[in-house]
Amino acid sequence: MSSPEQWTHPEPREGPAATAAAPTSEQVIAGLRATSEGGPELVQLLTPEGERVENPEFDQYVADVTAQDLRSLYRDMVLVRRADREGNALQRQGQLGIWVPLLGQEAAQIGAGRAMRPTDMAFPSYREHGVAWCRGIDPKDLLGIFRGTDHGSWDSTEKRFHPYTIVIGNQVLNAAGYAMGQRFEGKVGDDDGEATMVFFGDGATSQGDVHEGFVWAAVYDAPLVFFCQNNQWAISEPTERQSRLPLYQRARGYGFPGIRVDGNDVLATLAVTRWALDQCRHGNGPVLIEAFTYRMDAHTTTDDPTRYRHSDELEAWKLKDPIERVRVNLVRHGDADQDFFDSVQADADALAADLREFCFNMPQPPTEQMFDHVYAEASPFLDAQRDEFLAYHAEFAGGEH
Ligand SMILES: Cc1ncc(C[n+]2csc(CCOP(=O)(O)OP(=O)(O)O)c2C)c(N)n1
Ligand SMILES: [Mg+2]
Repeated sequence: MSSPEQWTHPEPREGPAATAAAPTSEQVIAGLRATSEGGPELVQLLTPEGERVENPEFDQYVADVTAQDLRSLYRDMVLVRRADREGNALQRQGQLGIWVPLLGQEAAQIGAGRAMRPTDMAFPSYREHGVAWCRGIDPKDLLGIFRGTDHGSWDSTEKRFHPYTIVIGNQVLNAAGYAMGQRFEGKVGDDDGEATMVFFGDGATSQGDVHEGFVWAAVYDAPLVFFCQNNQWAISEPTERQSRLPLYQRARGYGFPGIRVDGNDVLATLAVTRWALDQCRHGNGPVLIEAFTYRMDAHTTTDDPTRYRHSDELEAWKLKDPIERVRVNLVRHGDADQDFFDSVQADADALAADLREFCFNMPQPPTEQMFDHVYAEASPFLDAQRDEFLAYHAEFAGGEH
């Protein structure tokens, strides 16, 4: 999908932009344009104004989506946003050590998460609270991770959702290996085939692990959907510091298709991800999806984005809010009334109250739990480390400290 004529080249500058004290007004405008426009190849089915636009290629992948389904996608997004805001507030109140906000990325995550089947496998990074929701992970189970008392102790085989990975890009290798296994075990080839999805960010695309994952998945035709949420920032580094061409076009160099979707459009993300998973199930994978979206909040609660980005950028993206466009569409077509919106609001309030209550009384997991999910089978080395650790703890009064 890319040719050399489409490649971008840096404009000649007086000095390296990365070290310039302040950007020129031209650089600010260029930066705003680069981050707020997805380009002509962006797949979009719902405009920011909530209008449904036809797409001859991808309409078929959401032809079965009823008004009831769209209401359900809306509800998912409102609830995960509310859980996310509660997590942020709990960190501010000292209940959690850190929180990683997903604000603005609800459509990308719900669209992708709802495209998956129960038999598919997912490998998340650390911001995937919306995908976790779709895999049936209780948001309460995320809180211990961010208090630092738990590593994420859901059963990843049962939920088909791997633990969160903080090491940037590392889960791409895990996912490539898993998807190769699906291929070797003959689990692909028809409509009932299995597939794997791996979630990572724009910054992660600069990691060696991601490159290696691309290569392995490509040469083994692994059924793997690489789902890159380009939220425009890797902490304080803009995407222009990661790549000289749109990220989805990198796929061509590895020999598999890449596509850019409006990550703030839940319907388009659902359609494109269903298509990509379909390719994988039938043995035609891998596929790279670049979900073009925006991180509306800080990188984490330890970050202050006002130090490195202009507020105009945030204002421009607020007009593309992923939830608002679905709400407008539902109202415009008479597919949802006030009672529906009130009930979603009530569900969100109840979810937030439940999270708060749980967090205030969150049990401290047993000390040895951190050793439980390291290997599938017992390991003498790990057993020795656990015993040493427990003996050390037992030296303190009461065995706890
Ligand atoms: C291997 C490694 N290097 C550096 C870090 C520190 N770090 C944490 S998040 C992050 C930026 C990641 O940006 P991106 O991939 O765009 O994901 P986003 O946070 O935007 O979702 C970095 C460099 C890390 N966790 N792991
Ligand atoms: Mg990012």
